[in-house]
Amino acid sequence: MSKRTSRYWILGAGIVAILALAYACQTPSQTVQTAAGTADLASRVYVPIGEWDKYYAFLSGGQSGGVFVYGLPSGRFIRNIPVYEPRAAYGYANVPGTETYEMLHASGPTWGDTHHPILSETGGDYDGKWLWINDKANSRIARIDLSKFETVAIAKIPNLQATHGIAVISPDTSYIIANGEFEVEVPPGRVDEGSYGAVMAFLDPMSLEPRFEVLMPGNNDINDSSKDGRWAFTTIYNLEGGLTVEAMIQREEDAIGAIDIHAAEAALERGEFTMVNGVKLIDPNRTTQQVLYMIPVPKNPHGCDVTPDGKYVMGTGKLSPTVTIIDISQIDKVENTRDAIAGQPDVGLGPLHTTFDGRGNAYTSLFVDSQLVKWNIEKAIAGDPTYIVDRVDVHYNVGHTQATLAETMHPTGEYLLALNKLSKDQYLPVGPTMPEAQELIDISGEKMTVLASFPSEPEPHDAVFMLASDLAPRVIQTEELTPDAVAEGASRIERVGPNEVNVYMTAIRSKYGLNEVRVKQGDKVNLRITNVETIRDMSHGWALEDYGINLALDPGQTREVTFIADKPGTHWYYCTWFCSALHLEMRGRLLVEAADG
Ligand code: RUQ
Ligand code: CUA
Ligand code: CA
Repeated sequence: MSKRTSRYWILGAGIVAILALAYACQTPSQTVQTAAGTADLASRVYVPIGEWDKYYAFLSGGQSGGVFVYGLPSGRFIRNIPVYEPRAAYGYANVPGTETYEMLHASGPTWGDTHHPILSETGGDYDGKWLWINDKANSRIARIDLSKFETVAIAKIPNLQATHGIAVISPDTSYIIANGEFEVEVPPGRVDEGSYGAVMAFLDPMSLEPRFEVLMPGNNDINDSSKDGRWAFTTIYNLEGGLTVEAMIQREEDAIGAIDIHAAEAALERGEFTMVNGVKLIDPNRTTQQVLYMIPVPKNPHGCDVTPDGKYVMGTGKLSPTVTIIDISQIDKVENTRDAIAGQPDVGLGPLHTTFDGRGNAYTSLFVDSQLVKWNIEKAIAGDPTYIVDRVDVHYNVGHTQATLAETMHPTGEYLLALNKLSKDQYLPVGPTMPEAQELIDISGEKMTVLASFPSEPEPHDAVFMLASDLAPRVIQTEELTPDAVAEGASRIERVGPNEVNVYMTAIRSKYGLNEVRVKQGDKVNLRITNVETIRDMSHGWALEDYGINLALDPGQTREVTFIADKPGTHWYYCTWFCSALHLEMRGRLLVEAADG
């Protein structure tokens, strides 16, 4: 949610206040800041120079269109992974004729709105291979290769608008599911019946093509999967089918939709689908075996989270102060899906997301209360009034919250990140719009301890974490030379036509294989350049004055660009990564002879 929706929250808060009459507010735990206490907190997030953080944190970049990588517990910013917004610094040049340009432009515009990073799993745990991230604004999904932190595939998903929730189907990443949050006419023509629908897409994790889609009532918001590959879940907040805010909050209950993946696959085999825009679309009302189960959840639920043991899926209430705990094993057993609800504890105002420590506790973010609440799952189910364990204040209006490795079957229960929607007075003012605020909370003890905060660019929605010990060894140090690499000593210029030139060039400290490249005005120039360095972090760049080209080259990497030499005269090319004491001297000239001689 963006800040622009905050007026809806005032409305929502009013409804919550009414719904919450019976809700007994608990006193937040008091944080007394003393100098000694502050020093203790600081030491718990301090990582000495030269040492690594224990965790990688992948934060979605929101409307910045990429992924931010931070280290935890230090909160040190490590890098940006450009996804829908190109960044020349990482070789993601927005220049026609480059591979990255073709990948991005084939799918849509050069900006995006990323919300939910998800990680590939094998056996229910992260395998460190891939990260996927949605683009809500342009209905896309992208895959990032974690061996080099680079975007390698982007696809537009047919038949839906606003790809919002995405999730890996556990335990072995059999599908990536992607939700349509905004209702559209699916199949085409439903608009005339006055009713819009949404679909959940089941994508091939590698090609990102839909293997099938399921037509959903209402809309889809956030999703998750069971731990046995059988169920895909989504929260639905607009069962009303409303087209205005007022219309979307009419009912006291919306739902969690549970798709039985095995039943859907069987329906496909029986041919119970229609082709819509080249995708097999299952209408759950027309299958011989039940594919979709709807479990009632009050009111405009948002978060959809499965416990690490795979027993429960939780719908987090948003306009209801509750979390609805659904017993996954009962969904297809009970006559009335309401009977699959195991518990519905009150947790506080504006609950949005729930995460877990693997020790039987849940942590729910409270947007309206600006708090994180820790509660015991089995106590809440048993009706034990002492299920609330602790509360802490966060600054301010927390949206997502995620505990370390909480999406896997083996959470570490060590830290939790509160992704706050507003930072207000927390950092040096930088204009009317303030940085986003993340707060790191130690959850290893009975009580939570808010350790520190760190800002980011707009606007992380969600985060996932990996243990550095699991991922760092998988990250490559240099690129492997591809067969088309330009070898040391093989730099050359080849005229291949009256108006076309191939240029082959190497880069190594501190020179290019060619000091000058002479072409004629109007020539089409196909440049292939290889960084022939063989040690890590020895990157070079190739930026060309006046031509808007900047190629960044990892050690071992080859990139290509094609451009028309339409501007006569001298144009220097130079290295953009500071690579040696003679970095500034690492440059050469493109000499373009004027067409008129
Ligand atoms: S949303 S604040 Cu895009 Cu994940 Cu919940
Ligand atoms: Cu190469 Cu600077
Ligand atoms: Ca609703």
